[in-house]
Amino acid sequence: MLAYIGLGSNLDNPKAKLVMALNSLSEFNDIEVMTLSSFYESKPLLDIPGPNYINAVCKIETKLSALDLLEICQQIEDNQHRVRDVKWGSRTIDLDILLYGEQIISNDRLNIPHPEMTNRAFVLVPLFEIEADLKVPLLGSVKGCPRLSIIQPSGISSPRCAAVFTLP
Ligand code: A4P
Ligand code: MG
Repeated sequence: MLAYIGLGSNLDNPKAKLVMALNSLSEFNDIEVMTLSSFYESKPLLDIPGPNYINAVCKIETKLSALDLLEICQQIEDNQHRVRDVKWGSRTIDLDILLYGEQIISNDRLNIPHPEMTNRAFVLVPLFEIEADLKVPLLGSVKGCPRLSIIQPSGISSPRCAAVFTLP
């Protein structure tokens, strides 16, 4: 199954936290990291006080079920000493499963597609970078999202994984 994972961090050297989480993901036999977006910097959502975030999206191939993949993501978060306190508060690392194939999953542990993904520049821009023609079940095409067109053409044309682009 192809899946997309959004990674975000705004504490304690966020770039290193993302790299660490990506390395952890690729260490699992049942997960192959296929593509990684550039890193993007943006302010916290809703202007919640805190340092800027670094975000990225990766595309993986996996035999794991969506729930097993969630457990691995949460294990990686826990290993990186993530403390869950304030909803939407600062975090050392957050791994969200954005898409799991074309499946629609809605239960008390998982919502896929991630319901907010098409409203968030820090998800849309890296997704668009690695999969410009992606269609999101229920939510339409990434390319067609109004939130994405607001951001373009402010410059995401030459993605390099080492680069950090700033988003509005
Ligand atoms: N859960 C349900 N669906 C999913 C899914 N598709 N992927 C459940 C992962 N988890 C999913 O998550 C709470 C519960 O969501 C989990 O137990 C899981 O069963 P959490 O990560 O522990 O808690 P949270 O941080 O309160 O929620 P969430 O949804 O990760 O927060 P958000 O909405 O992602 O917001 N600003 C910028 N610029 N960049 C960011 O990355 N991130 C957030 C976090 C806020 N502001 C940000 C950013
Ligand atoms: Mg999360």
